[in-house]
Amino acid sequence: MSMPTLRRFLTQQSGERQLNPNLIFLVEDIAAACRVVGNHIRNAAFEGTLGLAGGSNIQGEEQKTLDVVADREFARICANSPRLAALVSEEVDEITWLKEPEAGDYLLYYDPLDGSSNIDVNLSVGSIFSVCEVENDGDRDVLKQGSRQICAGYAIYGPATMLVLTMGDGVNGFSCEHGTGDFRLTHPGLDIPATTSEFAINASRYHHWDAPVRRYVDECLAGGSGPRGRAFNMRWTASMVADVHRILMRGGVFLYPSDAANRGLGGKLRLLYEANPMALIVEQAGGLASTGERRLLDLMPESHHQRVPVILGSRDEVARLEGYHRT
Ligand code: P6P
Repeated sequence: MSMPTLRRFLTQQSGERQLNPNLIFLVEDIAAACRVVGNHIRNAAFEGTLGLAGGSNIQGEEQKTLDVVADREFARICANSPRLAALVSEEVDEITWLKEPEAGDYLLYYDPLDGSSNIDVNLSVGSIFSVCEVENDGDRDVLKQGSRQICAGYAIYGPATMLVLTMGDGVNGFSCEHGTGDFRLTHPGLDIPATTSEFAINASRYHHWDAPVRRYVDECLAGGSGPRGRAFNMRWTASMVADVHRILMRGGVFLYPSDAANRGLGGKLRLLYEANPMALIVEQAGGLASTGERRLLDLMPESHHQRVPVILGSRDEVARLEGYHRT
C-alpha cells in the first residue's frame, strides 16, 4: 500500500476537490508546527521546559512552559503562510491580526497544546486546529459557525506522532516518520463505528451532572443485566485529543457536559479551537457531535474563547444522549 506524504495527498486531490495552493501551504505549515511541537515535547526534559510558566491564560488556567513554547512555535511557523490573516489561540487573550483581511484569506484557530496537565507525567497530549475563510475584504469577524470550517484536525503526540485531518471530504490519518519527519498517509478513510461499549467522562463530577447524563452513565454501568444489556468500559485520559483519537480509531463517546459547577461558564471546553474542529472530524468520520441539545457545528459563536458542553463520538450513543435530553 502506498503511503503518500501529506503534500502528495493534498496535491493529488482532483477535479472540484482541487485545493487552493495557499490552503495547501497553510496545512503544511500547521503540520510543520506540530512536528516542531512534538520535538519540543520529546526534548522537554533537556530543554528545561517541563513545569509551569508562571502565568495563566484567559481561562484562568496555569500555563505550562510548553503551552507557551507551543503557542510561540505555531505563531512563528504559520505567520508566514501567504494568505493567513489571523491567529486565534487558546493561549492568547486577543486575536492576532497578521494582515488586513481580504476575501479568500484564512483564519487559523488553535489550541497549541491540549491536555498539557499530562505533560509532566508523560501521557499523550495534542494540538488542535481549525481553518475558516475570510469572505469579504476588511471582514474581521472571526466568530464563524463550525459548519463554515474548511479544514480541521489535530496532532496527537503519543507513542507515535500522528496528524488527523479533514478537508471536508472524509478523515485521514498521517503518521510522522521518525528520521525524515514526513507525515505519511497511514490511516486513510477513518470511520467511527456507530455502536460502542466505551465512554469517556470525568466521573469525579458525577454529583454535578444533569439528569440525562447521569441516566446515561448509570445505564452504561448497570452491566449486562441493565437496560443496555451489556457491560461498558469507562476511559478518561484528561486529554481531549487522546480520548477523541481512541474514539476515532475504535468507537466510543466523549462527554464533557454542562453541569451545575461549570454552567455559569457554559461548559469547560472551548468552541472555536476544541469543540468545532473535533466536531467536524467526528461528523466527517460518520459520528455525531452535540451539546446534548444542539448540533455543535450549528452554534453561532458569541466570543472567541467561548466554552460549550461537548458530547461526541459513535452516532447511536450521541443520539441516545440527545434523546435523554429531550425527555
Ligand atoms: P478534567 C485539558 O485541560 C482539557 O481541556 C481537555 O483536553 C480534557 O478533555 C479536559 O480538559 C480534562 O478536564 O476536568 O478531567 O481535568
